[in-house]
Amino acid sequence: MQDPVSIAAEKIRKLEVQGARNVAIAAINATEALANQTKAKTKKELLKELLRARETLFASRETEPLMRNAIRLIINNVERSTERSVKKLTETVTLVSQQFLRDLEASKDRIADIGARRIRDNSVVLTHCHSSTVTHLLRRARHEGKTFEVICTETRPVFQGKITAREMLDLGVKTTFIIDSATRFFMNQVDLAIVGADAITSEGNVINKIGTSMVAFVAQEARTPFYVVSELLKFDPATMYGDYEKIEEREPGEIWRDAPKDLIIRNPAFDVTRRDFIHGIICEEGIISPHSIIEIMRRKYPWVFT
Ligand code: RUB
Repeated sequence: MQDPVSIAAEKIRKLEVQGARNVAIAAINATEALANQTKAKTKKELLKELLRARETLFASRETEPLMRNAIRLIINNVERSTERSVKKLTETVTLVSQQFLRDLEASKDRIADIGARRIRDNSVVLTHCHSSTVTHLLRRARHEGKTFEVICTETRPVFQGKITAREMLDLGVKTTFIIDSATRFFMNQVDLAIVGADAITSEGNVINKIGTSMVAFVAQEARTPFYVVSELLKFDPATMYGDYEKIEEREPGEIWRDAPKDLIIRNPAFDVTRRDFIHGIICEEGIISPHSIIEIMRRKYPWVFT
């Protein structure tokens, strides 16, 4: 029988679980489940299992600092605990995991509270890919009685835009589905472009689904405000110490299954949107300038730097 961590990692790798937030939630739940069914007899053995789980989960998708921050926090709490009993240490895993998930949920609601105010009545909103944080915000605006239209890009190669389009239709929102390369064609009709994030770097650049930087570029040309909605914990502390955020490169078969032999296919899953293109990051602390990310992280989540 496969352990919960391998099962979760496989689902994440295959995109059965998609989006940074859902990836982090699946990884946290799997780590908690692993700890609860451990046969470890000592703290050392438990930590060994947790570190192996961390390696498996981190390798499932490379560009997911929210998952990494969460798993690091859980393991750090076990490492630092003065408890020796494995039972007590697994309780620590549960406590930290559950608190993290509650905080994540609260951040999502706070982001929706703030971001929904930016959705004007009778406006047109363009989004790219599927971000559960973006759709939560739009759902909030809708429940507040606002009337708006959404344009969704299909998001090649695996069409996460279809998930967004279905969610919007279920909400009763007038929804238009376009191919990614039609973004410029429609941008002049758009009042607000809004996307999610997988990672935020120390310089305030944002990494999100491939094509996001083109949406930002086109939005700037059309003078359309471009916002990123993101929990602050998508910040990657490693970027502060010189590391580049790794951009996951996926199977060529996602793009062309029976491609001619010798054809080179490249399939990066994400790209980097420079901070100068971003009007603001809508996060749980408010709408912030990408430039202020380090200062806010130091104040709100100092533990990510340890
Ligand atoms: C999803 C994607 C989303 C972010 C944010 O890419 O780029 O915009 O992950 O999502 P993929 P959320 O489908 O490859 O995971 O707001 O749900 O965290």
